[in-house]
Amino acid sequence: MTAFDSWPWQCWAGRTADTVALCLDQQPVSWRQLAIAIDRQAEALRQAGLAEGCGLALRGHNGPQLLIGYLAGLQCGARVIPLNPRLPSSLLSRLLPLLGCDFGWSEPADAWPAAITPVDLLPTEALFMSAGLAPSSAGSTAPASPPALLPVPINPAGLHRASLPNTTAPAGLRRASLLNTTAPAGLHRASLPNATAPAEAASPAVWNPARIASLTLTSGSSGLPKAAAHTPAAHLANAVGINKLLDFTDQHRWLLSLPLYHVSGQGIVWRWLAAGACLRISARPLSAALSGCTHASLVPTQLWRLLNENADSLKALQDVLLGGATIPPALTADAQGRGIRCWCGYGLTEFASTVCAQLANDQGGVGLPLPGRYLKLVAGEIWLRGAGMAAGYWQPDGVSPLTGDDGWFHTRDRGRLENGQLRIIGRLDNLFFCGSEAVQPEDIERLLAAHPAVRQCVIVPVDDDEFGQRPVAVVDSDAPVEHLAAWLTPQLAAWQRPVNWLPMPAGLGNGGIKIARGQVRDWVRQTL
Ligand code: 4YB
Repeated sequence: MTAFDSWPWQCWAGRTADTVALCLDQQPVSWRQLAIAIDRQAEALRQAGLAEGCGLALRGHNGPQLLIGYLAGLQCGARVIPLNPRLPSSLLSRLLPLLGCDFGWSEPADAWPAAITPVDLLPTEALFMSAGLAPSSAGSTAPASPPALLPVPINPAGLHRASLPNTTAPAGLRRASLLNTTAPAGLHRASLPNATAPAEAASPAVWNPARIASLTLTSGSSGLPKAAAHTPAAHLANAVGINKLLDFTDQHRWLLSLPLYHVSGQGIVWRWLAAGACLRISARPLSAALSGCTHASLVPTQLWRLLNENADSLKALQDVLLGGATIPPALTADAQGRGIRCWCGYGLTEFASTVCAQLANDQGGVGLPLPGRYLKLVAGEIWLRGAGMAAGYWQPDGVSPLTGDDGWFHTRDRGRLENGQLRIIGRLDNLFFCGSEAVQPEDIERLLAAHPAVRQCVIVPVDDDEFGQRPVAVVDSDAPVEHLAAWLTPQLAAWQRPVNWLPMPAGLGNGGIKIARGQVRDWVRQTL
């Protein structure tokens, strides 16, 4: 793998300055241009007070601004905390105080709690279009002649945010200065001027692959999400594992097809950085955004829709990395039949995304751990350790380890090793009992998802006087539920048979990375 002795974008700007790093809707951006843009953004953030060891929340949708904000935050030595813009504010207000957030950017603009200083990110045009930053025409895969944009003068002082509430130091800075006694090893809280001095720009941070660089929220089914703290070393270990397996190189282009606030989106960014490849970022619908891309990461429902609704858009696509949920073998067979290599991955936030992956086959397995990761099954539960593991969960008073003394992370996923490959059975947390029989909802979902008209399905338990709990099916499909019930029932044991079938209402289940199983269960309980 490429060893970096400086920020990866600076290394690529040194080695291959004029090759295309980013392929945006309007223009290609070379590594040189990107490194300059990140420098500018980092300088503006430093002017606003962001210093090494501070937390920077970035709450927005994928776009060049968010990506550059993420990279500039890293370059400031901050902990970058990408947040889902759809997180309800009631949850955010409980969560943010626990994450050590000092600064926040939100798009669309939204209020932050008083302890967090709002910051602006520079508009993309301002970042790329100033003296010496004409769009590059280098790189054969770049779109021809990007539209001309007017140069916008850059004024770093102006960035420093009109938004500072008053002339005193931002609240985040005051707070940061109080916290430095409890900072975990390797994290230097900003040591700051006194509480009333105006913000002073911190000095640039040096590349340190062992410093905590990002906090990523887990998608836990209940309670507050946890924040997995990753170092660049962990992100890069993940990237190298997948880049080798998929042979992803500087000749390829990966679409940023999943959100940066999820580990799968950050996984794409670090693979791009590790390979010095091209990253496509587009505001267009997925099918149009894919145009010209050789690689994409998709959740199974996204691939289902593309194959069934927009198959033409897949022409350049060579490799798709799938993950996040059960991957139906019929889906990958369909895609492989059209010449797209499908890779079935098993990944987790705690491991900076993919841990196991293999080329899809008809058995629905996810392969074996990538080099440097280790797996064992303990009473049917998957335990993991090795490369890519988070430094811990972020807590207000330090980073708490993911593992016990034995060093293994207990995933709460059930798995089985069959024919030399891991198969994911389902989450222990989803298991319920019908009479004395255990029902793993994912077993039923796997069978139902094999029906060609099923886009997505969720099985949830409902209370039952006689049996304790029984399964209910919620299905996103154009086929009538009666037809699906008649097709599925003979394939199931008596206790697995859904007692009710409901069409999935718009907006429920779809849209995110994961099925919001808890929401579906609540909706079913209200509906029945
Ligand atoms: C699975 C599962 C599977 C995870 N079968 N359950 O880069 C990638 O690896 C990628 C590419 C495309 C789409 C997603 C990804 C991911 O990163 C997914 C990572 C992820 O989902 N992390 S998570 O923390 O949000 O959820 C982890 C849980 O997801 C696991 O503990 C499993 O329960 C489940 N999961 N891959 C069945 N192939």
